[in-house]
Amino acid sequence: MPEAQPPSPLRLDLLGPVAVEHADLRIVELPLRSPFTTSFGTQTVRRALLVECHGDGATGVGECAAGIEPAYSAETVTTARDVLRHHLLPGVLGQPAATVADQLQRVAWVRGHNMARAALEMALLDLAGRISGVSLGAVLGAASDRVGCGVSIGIQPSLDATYALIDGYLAAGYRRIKLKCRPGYDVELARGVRTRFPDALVMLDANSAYRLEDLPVLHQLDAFDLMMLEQPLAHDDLVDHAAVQAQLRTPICLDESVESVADARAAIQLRAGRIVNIKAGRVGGLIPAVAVHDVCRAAGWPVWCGGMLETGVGRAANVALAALPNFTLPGDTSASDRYFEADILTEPFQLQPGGTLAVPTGPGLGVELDPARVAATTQHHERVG
Ligand code: SMG
Ligand code: MG
Repeated sequence: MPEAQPPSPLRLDLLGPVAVEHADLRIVELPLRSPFTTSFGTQTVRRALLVECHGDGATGVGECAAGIEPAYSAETVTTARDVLRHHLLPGVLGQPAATVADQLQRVAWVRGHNMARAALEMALLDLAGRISGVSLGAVLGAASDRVGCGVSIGIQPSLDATYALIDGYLAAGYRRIKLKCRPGYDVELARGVRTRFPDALVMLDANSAYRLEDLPVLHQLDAFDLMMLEQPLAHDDLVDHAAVQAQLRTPICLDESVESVADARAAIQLRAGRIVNIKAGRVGGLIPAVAVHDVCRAAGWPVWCGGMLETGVGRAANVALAALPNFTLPGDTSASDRYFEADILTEPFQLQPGGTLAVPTGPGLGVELDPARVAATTQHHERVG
């Protein structure tokens, strides 16, 4: 007999009806404190699309995870803006619904565009939460009031520069170090870090930079007691990941390859890894993210919350999600000052002793935009509806 599985923690029933009278699409741009280099490129700014939904005298805001270039994902800030403007927002504007789920059902016919859809969902959940006086954490089923944080370190000009950053982040309290890697910047990196930081929780993220032919390199990486190896192979692959996982001691963590609950189920069935990095944007929203969490939990796969260099808006949602019971590993939920000199919130996320962030408890996302910071960083703004 299979063991009885715990019920999903999701509590959408805590939210009342929601109506969106009009919306704003806004693009803000925040310079990163330092360039962020991955196997697919370098980013120097976070350009973020914000969706603001207004109704019942309140405003809900959502942040789209998409970046400037279609490199991590097919979606970009501009594709998401177009899909929101022409397809998603017209499906909900001026059409009150009994629940957020009903509201989202109206645009369920839109295929793909997960990050655009997730931004709308976040705005609706924030709006409904503010109107009902319920925090997003409570709605998603948060099981703790703080979450353990890791930090993601981009590819650096030298190994010494990487070691210096690790030193600083460990001293600040971060619990886990993730290092971006790519072919040629991998084995010496892992060896050097292991030698200098023998007790640290260290993992690598390749962002799909390897192929099956690179198996000998992955075997070499297997010797360094890495906590996990994230997305070594193609963004749309599960079969080759399964072949590699069968040969490695190090757990593979899937990121790009899991865009839906169906993908998570397939990954589990194929044994394409042992861990999933959950990003709500990648899987089409926080509600689907909880569903992925539930599927992984039932299979005994731990999960953790990924990051897309979010401003405080997306970070608030990430932190609420990361408080769910099967988020047992520290996530890429770093403090605002890891990314920006100044965030767009009245109160930025600050790392607490022990390397944690506090889960917001106020209604909705539980954070407030700083109007002056929003004005200073806005590059584009349009009213819809
Ligand atoms: O938000 O701290 C963050 C960044 C975490 O490494 C991170 N994200 O593949 O997991 C990943 C990358 C994707 C973002 S690349 C801009
Ligand atoms: Mg990743």
